[in-house]
Amino acid sequence: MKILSAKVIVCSPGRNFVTLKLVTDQGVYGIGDATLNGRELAVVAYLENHVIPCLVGMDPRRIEDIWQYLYRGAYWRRGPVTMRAIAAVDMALWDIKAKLAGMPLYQLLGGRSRDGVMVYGHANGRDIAETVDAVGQYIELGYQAIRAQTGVPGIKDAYGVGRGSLSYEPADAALPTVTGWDTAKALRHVPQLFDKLRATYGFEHQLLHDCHHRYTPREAATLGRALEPFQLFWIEDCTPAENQEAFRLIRHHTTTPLAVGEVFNTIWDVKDLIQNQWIDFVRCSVLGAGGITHLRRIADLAALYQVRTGSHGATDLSPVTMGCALHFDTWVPNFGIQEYMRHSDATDEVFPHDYRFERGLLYCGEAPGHGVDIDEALAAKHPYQPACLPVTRLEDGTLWNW
Ligand code: GCO
Ligand code: MG
Repeated sequence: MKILSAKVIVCSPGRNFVTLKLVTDQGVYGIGDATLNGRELAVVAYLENHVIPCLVGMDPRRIEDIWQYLYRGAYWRRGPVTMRAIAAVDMALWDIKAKLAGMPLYQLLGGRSRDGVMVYGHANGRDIAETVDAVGQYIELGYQAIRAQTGVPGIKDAYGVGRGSLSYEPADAALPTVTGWDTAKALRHVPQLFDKLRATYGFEHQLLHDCHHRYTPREAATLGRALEPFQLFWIEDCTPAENQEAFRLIRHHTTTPLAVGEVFNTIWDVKDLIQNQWIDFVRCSVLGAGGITHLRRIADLAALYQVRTGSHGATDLSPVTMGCALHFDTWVPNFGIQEYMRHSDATDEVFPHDYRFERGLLYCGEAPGHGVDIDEALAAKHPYQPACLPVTRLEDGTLWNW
């Protein structure tokens, strides 16, 4: 059996997506997601120029060998472009293998560990009152877990604040929008949000908060402590984690659970965080971390240290990633939670899928493969739109972490 052809499909049904389609000589095909928000075309070039020419003629059943070939064979290791290209190939190959086996992907991974997958949605508002309302909307929709973000007085476009709908798209302009940040103001404001949320809705629901790499370790520890009475499910990316050791200080000063991983690509980027039990949740995704083959290694390492998964699942990860993630989550023993920012109707139409939401849980389908396809004719009607992620500056103009 051979890979006959491969193509990269770029489309923008409301936002940009890069999709890989691998076709075999037996007619079975597989689909993978290769989207890198704000840097999409770099992955397109990597796939078209450096990956696809090698893939054609290979045996698609050799998933592990192809993964090693693309990772070790590049000589240059890690990085978001390489690892997303590998992820796209890996997702498509697992899709093909599961279709050949006539099984839904989770069966190949080891079978079902749970009935459904708890997901969290994104509630946001320009101020605390708006966020409290938005959380109420999610509760009405049946969500059991909700991430809450709010505007902060005196900060221009604080992270996570949408523009009036349930979801938001941060990649909003052809050149980066400049947003603001002020740690002292946020440290005073964020605990007030969670105080209000618990006073309004009680403690039944899981609440989460994304710090988006904004605080220093000491500031993150201060925030974690201030949030302890409100019993969050986690605070996410509370400080940049290139230096994994930074989490030692935070961990020793707060019992608020910590989550890290969406910007990282390999097991090496989270190894110290996991092995020192400095985090509670590892948030690497199928797309970000080299596909199912590599994410499984990360999850297995995490399981040894009682660290659970919490896959990144923003709208810039296409329904193809969501489909793979749900099969993965249905199997993985140390599952924590899955992020689920709903895609737009336009996106859902381009990517027909069989997963479904019910009472706060997502359920993967039973169709052979990962259960997500691409309608190429429809995709062609939504051409690529250049869109960058914002940058952040402090009040004095200093560039900060967006
Ligand atoms: C999240 C993320 C996203 C990212 C986005 C960048 O937790 O969902 O932080 O909102 O900002 O994926 O492309
Ligand atoms: Mg995040």
